[in-house]
Amino acid sequence: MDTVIIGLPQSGKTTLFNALTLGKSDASGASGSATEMHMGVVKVPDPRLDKLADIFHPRKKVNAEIRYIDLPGPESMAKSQGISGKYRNILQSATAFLLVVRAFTNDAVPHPTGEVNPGQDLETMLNELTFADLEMLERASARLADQVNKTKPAERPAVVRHKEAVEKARLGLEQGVPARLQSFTDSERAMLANYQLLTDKQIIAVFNTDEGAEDICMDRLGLGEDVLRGVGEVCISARIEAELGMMDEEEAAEFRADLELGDAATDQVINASYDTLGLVSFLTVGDDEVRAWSVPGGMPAVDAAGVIHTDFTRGFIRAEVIAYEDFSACGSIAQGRKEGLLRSEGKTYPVRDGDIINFLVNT
Ligand SMILES: Nc1nc2c(ncn2[C@@H]2O[C@H](COP(=O)(O)OP(=O)(O)O)[C@@H](O)[C@H]2O)c(=O)[nH]1
Ligand SMILES: [Mg+2]
Repeated sequence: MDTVIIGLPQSGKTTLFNALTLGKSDASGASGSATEMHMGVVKVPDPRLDKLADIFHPRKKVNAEIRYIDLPGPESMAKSQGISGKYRNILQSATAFLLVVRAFTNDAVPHPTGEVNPGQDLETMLNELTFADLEMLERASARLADQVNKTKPAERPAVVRHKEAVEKARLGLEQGVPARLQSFTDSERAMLANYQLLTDKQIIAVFNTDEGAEDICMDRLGLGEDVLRGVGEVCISARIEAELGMMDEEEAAEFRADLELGDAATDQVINASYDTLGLVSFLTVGDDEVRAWSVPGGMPAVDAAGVIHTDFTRGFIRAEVIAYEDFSACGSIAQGRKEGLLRSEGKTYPVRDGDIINFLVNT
């Protein structure tokens, strides 16, 4: 799952990236250069996985992972610069955005508009996403209008329907409703999926505050309720968190207690990501590996199987499922089977958090 860090210049994106990934990731290219894209993988902590590893003694324990991407300099969107083509693909392929909003005071770091104003910056960034989508949909609409006249009559209705879906999304955006909050039919969704609209991504606002500052309450920033619906919220000091990220765990924990800081940035951001995206983790066990997989809650078992291997979707027979709690209580899969706690589920079974699943597949 890719999460791209976006925000105005100097809002603390790279600092946040470091806080999230330093010492905890295979951060590649995180050299601090302003011209490089940084990528880092963060393991999602999961005590259940640790317990399962103690029981199964697998060769490998694999946590669910979130990949964070930090784009260089102004490319990560700056007011009036728009979203540059080069990085658009990366933004489009993201599952979610961490939208960093400057709330810290620091005279040495000039603010692009001259004034620290979290509400305004958040609105600017959300508008940038809307503008980018509008531009894309306007071009698509014009292209489709042209295509309607050129296609054979038999194929025309499909093009017309496609154009109508594009127009519907465009009108919604013009009325200020991001794509993720608009209601579309399944077929409209399928047609719009091609455009990978940026306002269709999940968003977590990360307010980068001064150390010890009061939490910013996003809904008190004076922005429209509609605009903020479904937007996750985290308040941290990226700089302090980045510094703590460089210490060893014990030392960091001491400082954290002294400074009366809350959970580590990584944990807060991961939790907010799971909440905002409605993610759950299911688990697979075996001698070779125990592993956690993060998927949207309620994902049909057949699709969850496809997350493990695309061939599993086609070859899906059934899923043997036991809830982690049930497994813990009865001690083994075999015992769970005896007690009827291990269930056999079909393709449409909605996957729940903590399900230990064995997929039976034809390959
Ligand atoms: N005081 C303070 N300064 C910060 C904080 N976060 C970032 N900065 C500083 O702001 C500047 C820009 O940060 P950077 O992460 O490079 O921003 P980016 O352009 O969004 O990637 C750097 O000089 C940081 O040290 C913070 O929480 N508090
Ligand atoms: Mg940066």
